[in-house]
Amino acid sequence: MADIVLINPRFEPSYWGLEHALHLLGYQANLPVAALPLLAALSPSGHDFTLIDENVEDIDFERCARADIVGVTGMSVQRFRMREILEELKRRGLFTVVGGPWITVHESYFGSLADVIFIGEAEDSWPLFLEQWAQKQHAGRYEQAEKTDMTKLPIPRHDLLKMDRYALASIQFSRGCPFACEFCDIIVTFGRRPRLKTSAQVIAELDALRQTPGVDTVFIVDDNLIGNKKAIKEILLEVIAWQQAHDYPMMFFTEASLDLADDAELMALMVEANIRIVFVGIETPNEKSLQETGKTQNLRKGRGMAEKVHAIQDAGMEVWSGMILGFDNDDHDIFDRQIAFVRKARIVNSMVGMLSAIPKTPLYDRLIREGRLDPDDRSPYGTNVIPNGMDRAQLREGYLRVMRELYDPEAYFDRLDDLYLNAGLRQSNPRRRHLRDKPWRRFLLNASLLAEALFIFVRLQTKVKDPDLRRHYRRSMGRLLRRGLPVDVWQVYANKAAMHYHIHTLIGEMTGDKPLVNTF
Ligand code: B12
Ligand code: SF4
Repeated sequence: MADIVLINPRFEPSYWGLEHALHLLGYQANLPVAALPLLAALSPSGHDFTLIDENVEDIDFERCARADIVGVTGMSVQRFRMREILEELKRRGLFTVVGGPWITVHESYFGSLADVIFIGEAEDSWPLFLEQWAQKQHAGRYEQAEKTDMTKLPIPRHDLLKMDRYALASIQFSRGCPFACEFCDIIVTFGRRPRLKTSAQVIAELDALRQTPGVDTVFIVDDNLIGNKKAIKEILLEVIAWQQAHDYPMMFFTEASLDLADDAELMALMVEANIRIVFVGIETPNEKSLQETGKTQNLRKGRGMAEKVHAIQDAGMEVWSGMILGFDNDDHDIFDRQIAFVRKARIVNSMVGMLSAIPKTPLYDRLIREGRLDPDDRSPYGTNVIPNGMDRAQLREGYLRVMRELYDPEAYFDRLDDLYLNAGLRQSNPRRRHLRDKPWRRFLLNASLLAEALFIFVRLQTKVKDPDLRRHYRRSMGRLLRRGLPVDVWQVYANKAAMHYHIHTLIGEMTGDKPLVNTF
């Protein structure tokens, strides 16, 4: 039986990484990657596993040196650190295996630094490899012939991770997305037919997370939670029953497509299940660019995208958006149009990026054919796409301007107030309703929300050096207190201020010749 170490390398700072806010929130990382605890659970018993997440602990290379197999996972933004780690492992003569989103789309990237590579899902190929490795007959490349049967997945081994160091935990209900956006590698890897776990699996995982100290916020890491609307509704009904049976111990974040706004029943179920935030790939208000990229589900049908976002907010969920600049049909006016759209849609947190071409996607192939792909792995322009409607420097400057204007403190807190104070978004109504006749539980909940809000607020006031920013954070809390809103909203506002500090700092770092932080 093998002694196995699996490593998740340190992330480079990114929008979602929260790197600059973690010390304000009291955590070391946003959430653990889902692959490591899952791979440990998938292995036949008898193997010995150590999971190392470099985002919350140092890599003990002496420990790695004693292992039979050292596995490394990683996505695009981790590729440089993945290489450094593999070089160190190889320097020590270790046997290395690599899997995950980056190697899946760029198989040759690490060359001989990886003894074995895993392409795509590994639920079948990983146990097969372990068996063949034990017989000294393993191959150098594994790729499953069939997509994973989600109904067979075990409960991930979160017990092997230092869960108290993360802001969030993770759970996956489904994989795959029915749409076909040109730039998307998710459907290349996971396919367009949504595959779901059973309700019983989901509930068993929730039970396990509930037993994990400190876990109360969970990211549902599905590619698109609503890829199969009928099936997800059935699971959500079970999740609601579970929340009610345990007095709503969890709140959720997730990712879904904009057609969610067309299904009132689905939105109501998500809210009832305590899904607070949904990240939606809106990409652009430019309909020609949506056509170009095949994002037809976002095209105007009866009402526009801002109205659809409002419908989701009105149902009781906050919308975060992914926006992309630099489609072929984008002109110089795209920057102002993006800013105006985010403002109108009352989106507080918007991840803006420049169009990037991930290998193996239709976009990547098209750009090669058109001679518009920059082979530089660390382009000073932050993307490997050579745009059509403007030059690269203009795209770079426009991107920075959009980021600066969206995250200017006035603009950011205006959007926040617009959503919570003016439009009156209240995400916690189902939980409040449920706890109405449970005064003690309600007291405990309010006390913990208050403690969290105060903790973050005090940290913001003592650790943020810029007095102007501190003033903005105070004023925003002040406006809220004057309205006499419930403590749930205080907790939201404190977290929003910390998020603002992260993005504001990230933008501040992208000056002069410093590299741009993009999605790629
Ligand atoms: C949920 C999610 C997030 C969450 C959680 C991220 C996290 N830290 O875990 C959030 C929203 C925070 C996020 C953020 C980002 N994400 Co993200 N994310 C996803 C998503 C939708 C699901 C990931 C997931 O948990 N899947 C479930 C697990 C079980 O699947 P898996 O990791 O692929 O593992 C399987 C196999 O790959 C394999 N495997 C994986 N590792 C290994 C290792 C070994 C040794 C072996 C044998 C097998 C193996 O086995 C597993 C079981 O089959 C994916 C899309 C996707 N489906 O991959 C994008 C994705 C991974 N994200 C991506 C990106 C770019 C980012 C950001 C950089 C965006 C940004 N600019 O901020 C940030 C990074 C932030 C950070 N520091 O965490 C890209 C990566 C592109 C690429 N091909 O490398 C993806 C593919 C989406 C996309 N195309 O945009 N993300
Ligand atoms: S909706 Fe999202 S996950 Fe689905 S194909 Fe488009 S970008 Fe990919």
